[in-house]
Amino acid sequence: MKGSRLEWVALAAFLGMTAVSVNYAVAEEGEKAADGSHMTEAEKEYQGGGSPLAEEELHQDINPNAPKMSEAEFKRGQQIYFERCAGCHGVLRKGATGKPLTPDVTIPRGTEYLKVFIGYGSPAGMPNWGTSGELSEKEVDLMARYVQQAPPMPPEFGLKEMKETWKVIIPPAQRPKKKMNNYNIANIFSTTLRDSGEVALIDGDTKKIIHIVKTGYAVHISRLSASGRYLYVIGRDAKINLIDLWMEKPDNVAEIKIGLEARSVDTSKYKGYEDKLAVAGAYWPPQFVMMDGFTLEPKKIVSTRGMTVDTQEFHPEPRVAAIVASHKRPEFVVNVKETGKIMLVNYKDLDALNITEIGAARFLHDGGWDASKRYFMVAANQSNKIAVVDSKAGRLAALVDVGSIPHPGRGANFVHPKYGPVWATSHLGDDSVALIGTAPKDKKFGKYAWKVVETLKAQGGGSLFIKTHPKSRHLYVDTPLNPDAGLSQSVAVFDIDNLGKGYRQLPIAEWAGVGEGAKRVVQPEYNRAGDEVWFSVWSAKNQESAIVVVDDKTLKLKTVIKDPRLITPTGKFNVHNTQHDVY
Ligand code: DHE
Repeated sequence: MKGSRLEWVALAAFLGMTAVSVNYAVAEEGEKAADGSHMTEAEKEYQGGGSPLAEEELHQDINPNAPKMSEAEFKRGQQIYFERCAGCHGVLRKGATGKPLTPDVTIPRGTEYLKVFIGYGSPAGMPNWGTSGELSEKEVDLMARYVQQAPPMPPEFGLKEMKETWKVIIPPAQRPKKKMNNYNIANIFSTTLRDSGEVALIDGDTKKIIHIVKTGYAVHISRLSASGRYLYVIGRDAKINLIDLWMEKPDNVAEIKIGLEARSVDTSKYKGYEDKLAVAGAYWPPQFVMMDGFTLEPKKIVSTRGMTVDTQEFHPEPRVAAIVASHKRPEFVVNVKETGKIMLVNYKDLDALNITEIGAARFLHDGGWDASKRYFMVAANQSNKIAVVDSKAGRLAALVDVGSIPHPGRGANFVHPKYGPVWATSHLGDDSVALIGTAPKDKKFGKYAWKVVETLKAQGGGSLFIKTHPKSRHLYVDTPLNPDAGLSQSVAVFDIDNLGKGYRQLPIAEWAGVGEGAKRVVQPEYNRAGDEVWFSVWSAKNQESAIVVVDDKTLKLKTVIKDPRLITPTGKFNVHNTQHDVY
């Protein structure tokens, strides 16, 4: 495996907790790990991105025991904190993967001690902000004093604030009554243009950009309504855009902000409720909201503050990670990161809300359905576990130990030649791919359910996404966060019928033929037919990026999509596959 264990620990800090970061544009070429105990430039950029909270007016309490700071110094400290530190140490500085930094801890340590810690970092993953040149000596001193002040409190965001941002651009009655364009909607790819606050709707048949739609800041994911007509896009600034794919030129028909920072959105998929409701989860404030699916009118807000699953201590800011819509019940599956709880939110009656709270494991992050769409498999990333939720029975089916920091995206479902139906995850912290049996009721394969039946060795740690398709016999594993450019710029592909043979490496970034840049190859996504795989080649904002399309049968380059408007492409969401949870 390339990259030291400590680099991965540092990176883990990012993924477990640094989700508050926003602006971690891809680092330029020439990145180096300072030494074994510190992060590479890319990881630091990744971890140390800015949060939208940096721009907010926050309420400050004066702590008479803290060292003096002018108002201007405090403001600068707040900005640096939310840009660099909040992801690991928490908005309220109560600690997460990073240590707590509340005044009861920091004041007894004193300014000089804190300056050394901030300046030189620690082997446990604290970056060396001073010696790396990231912060000046003055800024290190300022931060050492800042963390001894009472943490400023970001504002809450309730119904009134949501309604103030809510806009119905085209009311449902004025929208098309039928599809007004000739696009094969089911094969459109909604492509995140991360640093331009837009999505590119790309025609999967012609590979041409249909439209670039303005969305929220540092847009994160796209999800489809049950009918496949409506596309929901969420930005890290918690802005949701509702796009109508039936319009002559698909565009925004409604928008809303549901908080100050967010990552997840989905829509009701249970029979009888198709397209009717949308749900979005916020990082700040820690809450989720259910909305009218056609207009985004906010209906019901639920706080996620509460006790942690294991030590049963109060957590003031447990963020909402992945949300999926159940196919078996009128429910949303809401994963709460820091408390490690999974909430099955029954949306039948929003006035008498019925929530089943399932204790799983801390640091729930991302996940997807098994092939039967009954079991939801979610990574508790810092706990090195996959939690399995039985969405039909409404309970936890298992907690499965896997490798270091599982990060499946949605994961990959396929039928293993020996073990039957399995779901797979790759890992950020090591080079393994865990295959977990998913057919508890099967006569032959039931005994493998919720067990790691095989562990594959992929090309390295730093993996974020793994993908296959029911029509394909290939399994793709990316490694965009591996410090070795040879690995971050390529992808590993396994032959499912011959897993023992090991993987083959595809030089995706080289095929893209773009110029200088980080060229991280990220997130394989199939087309509707399941015979092409699309990869983003992700470079910095001011550099050329591209999308590379590979023929899944031959594993040869099919085409490269290049366009000056394709700025920092990352996630790609094929309409059909996202609508039907095909992965
Ligand atoms: Fe993501 C999914 C959070 C960084 C690309 N990301 C998710 C989900 C969460 C999440 C909670 C699951 C949503 C769901 O299913 O409802 N992501 C976070 C973070 O907190 C984190 C670590 C840091 C941050 O500041 O946001 C983070 N994510 C990234 C990136 O840097 C990525 C690689 C590039 C980008 O666009 O920002 C990235 N995340 C993605 C993608 C998905 C995702 C492409 C959806 C995968 C899918 O196939 O559905």
